[in-house]
Amino acid sequence: MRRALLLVVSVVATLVLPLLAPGSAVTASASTGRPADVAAQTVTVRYGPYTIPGAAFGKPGDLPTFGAAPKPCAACDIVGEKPDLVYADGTSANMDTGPMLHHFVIGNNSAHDLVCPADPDRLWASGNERTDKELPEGYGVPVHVTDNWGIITELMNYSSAPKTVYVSIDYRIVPAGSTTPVRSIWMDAGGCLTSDYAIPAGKSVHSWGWTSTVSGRLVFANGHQHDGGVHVSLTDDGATVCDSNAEYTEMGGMSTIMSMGVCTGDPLATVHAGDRLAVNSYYDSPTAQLNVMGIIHAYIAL
Ligand SMILES: [Cu+2]
Repeated sequence: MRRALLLVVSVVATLVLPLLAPGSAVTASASTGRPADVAAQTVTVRYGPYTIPGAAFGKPGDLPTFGAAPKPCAACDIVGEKPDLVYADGTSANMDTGPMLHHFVIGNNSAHDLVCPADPDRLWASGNERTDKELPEGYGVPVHVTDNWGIITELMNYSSAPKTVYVSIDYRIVPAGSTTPVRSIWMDAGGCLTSDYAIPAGKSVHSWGWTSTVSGRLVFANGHQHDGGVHVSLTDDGATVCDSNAEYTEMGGMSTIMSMGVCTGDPLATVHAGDRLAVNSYYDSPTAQLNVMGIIHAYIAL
């Protein structure tokens, strides 16, 4: 079962969820060394625990959840973000032992998405590719004291035994106001109502466009697709801004996406209000699939 990303995000936006998942923990640890004049501190936030049911009747276990999401700070600028799915002892949980991070999305319920204003501002997201995001030096995602974050997850499990895991995110943070702020540009082949769309067997391309309401410097972009995906691109008035390739590996006896390409630049592209941005999602799937995704998640300095 693959629920529409956006619908679930909207649920987070409209429900008041005082519950923090038990065990959610914020841990500050070692410094990394950027930007040059301000050392970034790594803060690890664990979301969970989540117990995913075991696979049964030939189908993987599936656990969709949503809830409130602790932030790595009350107020700071986030310059990098690295997600993982881990066991209680901190070791990585992946399909070779059962669990798959089908996706998570963290949104700020206190702000509206630029592209789809009915949604919360979608700040962080990943599938099992677990993309490590590092913004170009001097840029950051601002976190405000009043921001209220929520998380949706969908976790799967190919093992017959239930598995208890956490979504663990390393945030690299610097003091509030020390970077040029960026905002999310979420370009989704599914559009604004859902992230899922259907593909036939064989090669296919699915595009969706948005006329930009903002002008600014686009500095980072990464892709998200499901297995069968080949690449997903972002274009601005027809010119390619980022083309994110899906790289595969064998895990748990399956060929599965292990990474999606990342594009960074200062800037990658200069976007003007009125430009036609488009996301173009290319698949070559052995079978028809009802629910795939093609997303470019980018950040822009306005
Ligand atoms: Cu997905």
